[in-house]
Amino acid sequence: MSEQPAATSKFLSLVLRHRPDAIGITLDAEGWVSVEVLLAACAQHGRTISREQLDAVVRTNDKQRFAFSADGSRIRANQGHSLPVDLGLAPVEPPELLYHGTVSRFLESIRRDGLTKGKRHHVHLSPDIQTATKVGQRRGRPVVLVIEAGRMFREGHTFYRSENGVWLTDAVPPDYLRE
Ligand code: HQG
Repeated sequence: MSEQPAATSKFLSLVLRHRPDAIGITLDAEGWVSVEVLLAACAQHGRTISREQLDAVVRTNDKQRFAFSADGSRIRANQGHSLPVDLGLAPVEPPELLYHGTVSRFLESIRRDGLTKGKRHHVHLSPDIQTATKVGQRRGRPVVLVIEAGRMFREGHTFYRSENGVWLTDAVPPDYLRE
């Protein structure tokens, strides 16, 4: 049976962000791997994906999770890695407000410690309430927190924006959070 795009996206997220070793590949320092090497390794591990299917997933992915290199020979995940990967993102000034979707069971800890990055490289923030709501919904009834990103920036915090529009920062101290 051929791969469904959503299943392919999920599998690629696993190998390009967290577990390249699961199919015996390695990512370079910037997170890239050769498309040829990737597809051969996928096939060897029972996940045959054609170049056309891969192109379609990269092009139509709902969150633009993946990108090809300029010459199309390599691929990487745009964000969300747990492996040490340098995406080469340049610091940028954020909008005045950003949003974070979470669930109520984390609130006590978030009020105390602020937003922390956990296993990821950064805390992930959304540009709008709708996106943050979807992020929170992955875990239950969503709670959207408002982050005073402009004030954080003026007070020395660094922000990045991934290729697919996710805002990233190291940590959000409780003082910048509004519920
Ligand atoms: C919570 C998906 C307790 C935080 C999404 C979140 C996003 C705390 C969870 C992207 C905490 C971490 C990232 C603290 C934060 N105490 N809980 N101090 N600080 N948390 O998955 O932001 O589909 O690592 O609220 O759409 O949920 O992968 O981060 O609930 O864009 O492309 O700890 O992942 O995108 O969870 O999601 P995650 P996230 P992809």
